[in-house]
Amino acid sequence: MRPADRGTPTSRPISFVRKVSVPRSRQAVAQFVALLIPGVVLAGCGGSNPSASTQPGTVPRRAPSTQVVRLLDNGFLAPSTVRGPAVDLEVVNDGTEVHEMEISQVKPGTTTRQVVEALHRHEEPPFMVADTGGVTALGPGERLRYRRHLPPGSYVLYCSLPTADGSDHLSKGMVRLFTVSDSQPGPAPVPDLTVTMGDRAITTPAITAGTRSVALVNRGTTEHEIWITGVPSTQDQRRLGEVDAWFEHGQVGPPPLGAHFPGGHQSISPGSSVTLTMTFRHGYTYHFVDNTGAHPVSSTERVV
Ligand SMILES: [Cu+2]
Repeated sequence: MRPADRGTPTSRPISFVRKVSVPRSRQAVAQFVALLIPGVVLAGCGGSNPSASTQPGTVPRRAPSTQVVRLLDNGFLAPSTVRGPAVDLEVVNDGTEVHEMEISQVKPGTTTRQVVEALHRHEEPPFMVADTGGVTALGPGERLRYRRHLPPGSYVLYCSLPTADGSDHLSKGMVRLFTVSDSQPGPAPVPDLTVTMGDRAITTPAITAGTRSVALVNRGTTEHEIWITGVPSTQDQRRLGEVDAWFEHGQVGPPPLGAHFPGGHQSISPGSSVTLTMTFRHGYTYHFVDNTGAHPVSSTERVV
């Protein structure tokens, strides 16, 4: 998606990721130790797994339970606390629009108002600890599962895609804080497919229709991301730029070309990977695009 016109970097959602040099001292994580919450308190919908509750002071040793995050057009329904640092997330778009779910680690005590104001000012907020990346465009009715390593601490979820009236999804309430408490890491997920990102190219494997676990591996020297757009193969794929323009103007009307958005991931560090479980449709052509460099880099796969 927001890839399309090659060589013409498009405007993007407001993001700490791109507006802020993300470094941050990971040492700040130590400050959060005092805040660790041994039990798990779930709020909102989903993820209400009774087995997730533990006695104070105990350390769960089984694989992490899956936490469900629901994207609505005016907010997130998500647990207020999850066990980490390996966090299994199932992200479901229950809204009528395409959304994304960025995740940033923030200092304890940060408020959603501070987050929104800082994003709108396009300035480096003093409360930022680290950008940990999140899910790129996920279409209505789509769901995506993945595991992320999130050090214990306070985090914020947000979506800042533009709206037709010149505002953004942040202003509609798509910002939510949550806490990661400590635990034991679970086994690493085993991918079905591997997408390799370099600094100047993306390599994609042959893909067949169905739900697949896809490892996004960064073999480059800088941070990379993947936006994924599926377009019916019967459409002229050179018109993908129309989808990009549709996003820029706030998603007015149905997506051009009958495009759908199975999800992707932001901010994957050099040498690391994220495995996403997503669904590819029969008869669609998928565009994998990385917008992190001076020019978009892409790879296309036709799914049969
Ligand atoms: Cu949104």
